[in-house]
Amino acid sequence: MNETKPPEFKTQFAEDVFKGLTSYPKKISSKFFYDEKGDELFQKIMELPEYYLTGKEYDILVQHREEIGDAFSSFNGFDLIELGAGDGKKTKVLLRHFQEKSYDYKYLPVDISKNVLEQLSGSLLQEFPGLDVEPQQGTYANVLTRLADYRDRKKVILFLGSNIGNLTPEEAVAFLKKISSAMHEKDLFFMGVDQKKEPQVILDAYNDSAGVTEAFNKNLLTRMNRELEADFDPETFMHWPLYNPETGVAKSYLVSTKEQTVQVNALNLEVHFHKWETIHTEVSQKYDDTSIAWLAEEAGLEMAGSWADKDNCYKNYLFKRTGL
Ligand code: AVI
Repeated sequence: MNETKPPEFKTQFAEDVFKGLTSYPKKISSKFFYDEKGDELFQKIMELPEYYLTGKEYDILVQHREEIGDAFSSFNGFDLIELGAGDGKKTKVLLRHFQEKSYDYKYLPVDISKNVLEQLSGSLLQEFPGLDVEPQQGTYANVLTRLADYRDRKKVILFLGSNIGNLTPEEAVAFLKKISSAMHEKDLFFMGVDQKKEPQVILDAYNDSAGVTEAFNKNLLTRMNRELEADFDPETFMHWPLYNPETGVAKSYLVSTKEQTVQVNALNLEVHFHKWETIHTEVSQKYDDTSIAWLAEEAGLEMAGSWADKDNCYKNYLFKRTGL
């Protein structure tokens, strides 16, 4: 009998690419954008005039740091846990304020990348001598399980940058449920969320005139070429973002501009593309107060505060766990 064995994959990337390119419609998760080149391109995106998210959140933190600090602080101190700390530029606004106020706190940046954590810790120790930092390397899920045992004093969990938007609403509920189950009485969860707004402003944020977002999206193709011995020609794919103002979903695609066949040698895979066939690569969900309230309720969280810029373009929400 001719039995087909399921293929064995060396990495999560290999497995997801295989599944995504053999399904219809084709898709690859945006979590694979972030290799070294992708991290670099994302840093550039955050500086772009069209990509308002970073600047808006930064301004909110600067303007409302006093009130946010009051909400975070506690008589016996607190542990500040940041999921996906990155370069910490925005968090440093809060840390600076907490230092000025002589708050008693420990900062626990969480990231999957050891490299990111080392760079961040280095810059923190230079800028904030004496800061109590305890980097936590691992996936959010693993670290959250570990940190659920931190119950001696208040925990404040930070999730900035509208990273929640890169999950579908169903995935977001599942993720927030994990957060709420790691929280005890008095613990807080502080999250930055990009808001529904004029559709063109959102589209421009994902289609900048300098083409950095296009390069960021197409980096998936070069990553497959490098890591999976594929032969994608990025010139034959278009970057195509969409925004649906009804659902608040922004999506990005790579669109094949011609009929072609691509080899992914490491996966022993031949992938055929019709002219104008798509690979869905990213979801950047936008929310409003109503949809955030729904998300929170589903996840067992209760809103405890929110801060926005003057145009309600971006918001930072504070939650506690429901029913505690
Ligand atoms: C990281 N994340 C919140 C960004 C976003 O806005 O969805 C990633 C990004 N994709 C294209 N530009 C920026």
